[in-house]
Amino acid sequence: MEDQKNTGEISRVMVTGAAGFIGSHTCDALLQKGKTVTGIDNLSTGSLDNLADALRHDTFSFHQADICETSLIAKLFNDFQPDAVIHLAALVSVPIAEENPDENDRINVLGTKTVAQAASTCATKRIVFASSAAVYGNSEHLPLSEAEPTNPINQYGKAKLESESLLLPYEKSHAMIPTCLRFFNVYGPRQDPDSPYSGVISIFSRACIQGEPVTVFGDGHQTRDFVFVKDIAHAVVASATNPILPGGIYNLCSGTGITLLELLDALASIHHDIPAPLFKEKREGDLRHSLGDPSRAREILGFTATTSFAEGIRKLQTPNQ
Ligand code: UD2
Repeated sequence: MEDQKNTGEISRVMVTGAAGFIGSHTCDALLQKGKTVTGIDNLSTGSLDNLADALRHDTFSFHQADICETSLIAKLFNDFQPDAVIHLAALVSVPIAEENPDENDRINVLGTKTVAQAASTCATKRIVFASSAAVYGNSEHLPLSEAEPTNPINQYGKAKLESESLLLPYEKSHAMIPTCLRFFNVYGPRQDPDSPYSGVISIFSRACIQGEPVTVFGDGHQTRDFVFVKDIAHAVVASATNPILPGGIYNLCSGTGITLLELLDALASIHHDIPAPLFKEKREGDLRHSLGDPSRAREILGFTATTSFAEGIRKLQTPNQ
């Protein structure tokens, strides 16, 4: 029975956080592969607009539900009987998690536990979890490989690490393969620039479209490892649906560090005459440099960040893709 659980085709996939930025692209990618998908989202930050394409498919269903509602989640799993679950629902803001540590624990740790337990009572073979580069903290050994010791410096990173630790034993205890994907700085269409959770690229891009100046916190020489959301979605889908891929921990990153000033140059090559940026004090707790090593994900998952930075920035100028 336990052996049977880890073989065979994965055709039914549940996605938590389905109406969010990464979740909605993940649903689209699953549907393009012919999977039957059910999405769950409490719509606190996600939007049904993001699921406009998905909702046109007969093989897609959506439930407005909160991952912390244990009995409802158990019922949804029981009704749908997913072969795989992709757990993306989370409190995604580092500063909000810092200000609300109890909420962070409830959503980002207990929510993971609820989803994993519900999955383990079904014949679910694989669970994919959205972890974060935040688990590494302020390491100076760049680029960061998965072998780098974890040392989260904020509540958000601590909760992501705790979720990884509670998921990894499921492979032995329930024959359900857990894959923890440590996302670096994900960007792309549908990342809401109005949200305080939003990434610098969507904020800067929108300001340039509107002809407004951007605000750079610090000197602009800080670097980030930006990775395009559709590349991320493909890796998430492969991790959930390829029955022979081993689980474990993987960085999802490009392996290239880009400074904010380089980001501004890329935007200036598309939007002419953008106003000069405003410079403000660096943000409290800001990392100076963040850079991941994608080798493990490339070798084992076949992941490549195929969208170049210039191409990704260009694609962002066309909304709602
Ligand atoms: C990213 C993730 C976060 C967590 C963290 C782990 C995003 C949105 N956030 O935080 O969830 O995984 O990595 O390390 O991907 N900045 C400006 N002006 C602005 C907005 C931002 O200068 O208007 C700067 C900001 O101070 C920082 C850089 O841009 O130096 C990137 O900021 P971010 O909020 O996009 O992402 P980050 O790396 O802080």
